[in-house]
Amino acid sequence: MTTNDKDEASQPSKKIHRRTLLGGMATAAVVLAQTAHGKAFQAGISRSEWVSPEDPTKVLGVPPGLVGTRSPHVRLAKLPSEISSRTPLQDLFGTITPSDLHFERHHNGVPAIDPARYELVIHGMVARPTTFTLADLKRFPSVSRICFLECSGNYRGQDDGKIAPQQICGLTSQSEWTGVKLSTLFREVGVDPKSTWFLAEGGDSAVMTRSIPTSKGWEDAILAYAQNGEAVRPEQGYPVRLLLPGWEGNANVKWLRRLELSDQPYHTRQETSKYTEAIGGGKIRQFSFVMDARSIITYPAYPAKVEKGWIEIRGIAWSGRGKIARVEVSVNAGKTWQTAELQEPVLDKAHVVFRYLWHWNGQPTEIMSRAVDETDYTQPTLKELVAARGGNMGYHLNPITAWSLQPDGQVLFKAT
Ligand SMILES: Nc1nc2c(c(=O)[nH]1)N[C@H]1C(S)=C(S)[C@@H](COP(=O)(O)O)O[C@H]1N2
Ligand SMILES: [Mo]
Repeated sequence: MTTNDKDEASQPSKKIHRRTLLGGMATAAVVLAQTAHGKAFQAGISRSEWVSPEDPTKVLGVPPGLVGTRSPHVRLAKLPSEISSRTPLQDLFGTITPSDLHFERHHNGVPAIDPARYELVIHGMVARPTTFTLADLKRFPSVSRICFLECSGNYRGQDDGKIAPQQICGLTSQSEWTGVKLSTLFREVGVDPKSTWFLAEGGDSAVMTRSIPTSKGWEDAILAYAQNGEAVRPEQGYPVRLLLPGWEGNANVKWLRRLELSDQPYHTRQETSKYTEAIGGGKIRQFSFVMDARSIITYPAYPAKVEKGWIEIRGIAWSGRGKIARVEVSVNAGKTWQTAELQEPVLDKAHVVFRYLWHWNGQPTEIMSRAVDETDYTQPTLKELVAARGGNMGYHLNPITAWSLQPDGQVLFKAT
């Protein structure tokens, strides 16, 4: 088994680019030079040149900065290809993805949008077609929620085993999103009760469009203008993106500029030539919005090497259908399964951390996890997926991932 789809998941992996702190420092320095504190800062040690002294209690520390920095000892980077970049799941803790490590997928790059000129038009089957500015949107009652966002092309597997969680499923990330409920705006413009679909259009050069059932707009869609406590980042759709909790990334239109209410789908390029998948028997499923339950062990996982003895197996699990009911872990290649511990709070349509304490006797084995959600859906093996889809593998692949522990403790990817 190599890859699933040409568009998203099968880009050759490239070396992780290590972003240095230098680029950011140059911009910060310009601003800093204008303040007294800035002069002191400049005279002192630049954070890009941090060296750990032998005894930190004998050396004056660096003064407060305009923005925080990551320790130079912590190297975190997205794994880029031409069309996307992936979250380093194996290097993260907890459930919130630091905003600068949120995966990115753009069909035509990141547009530079001037918030002062930003407008969102809502028209079609509505009583009052309306144009909203960013300030208008922020005046409405706001809402925050934590949920994952996952690209439906989030899968990659290969036989040599040397791939990390980032490569296998780094096209999922989680944020706390803040914005206005779409239902609030639906009421504001007077959406016709006969409307069943709406078109969402992006203001990037791809002018990406998707048809979304109007019911999702009434249920829990959000027009998000903030992410993890700050304005949504340009890469995530600044100034406003459509957020459809639990639904495939592609439908979460970024740089949102237009919503058109209708009583039928539009059959756009993104839902005809792409983002459809075989479901067996020669049939293709066209609108498959919901992301199925999935889990992955992020430790121990490639490139980690472990020693025999106690190991806390850790990972994340999520489901677009609701809450994770339980995660089961096998330490004997799937022969028997035990229930892992879930870290509270277990949120709806959100990444959840699971843990399982295990004593490894040093013998080669395979460890794996499978997620079960509150609808009783159970994460399948790759073989089960291939059987169900007739070998025609497209989007929405969520197989159980196994890690094989070698005699020397090296952990390698293993397809199930
Ligand atoms: N306007 C616009 N919206 C878009 C895209 C795009 O290229 N243009 N890419 C889509 C795809 S395929 C995915 S998976 C998600 C990725 O969101 P992210 O880059 O914030 O992770 O945005 C979706 N929304
Ligand atoms: Mo995507």
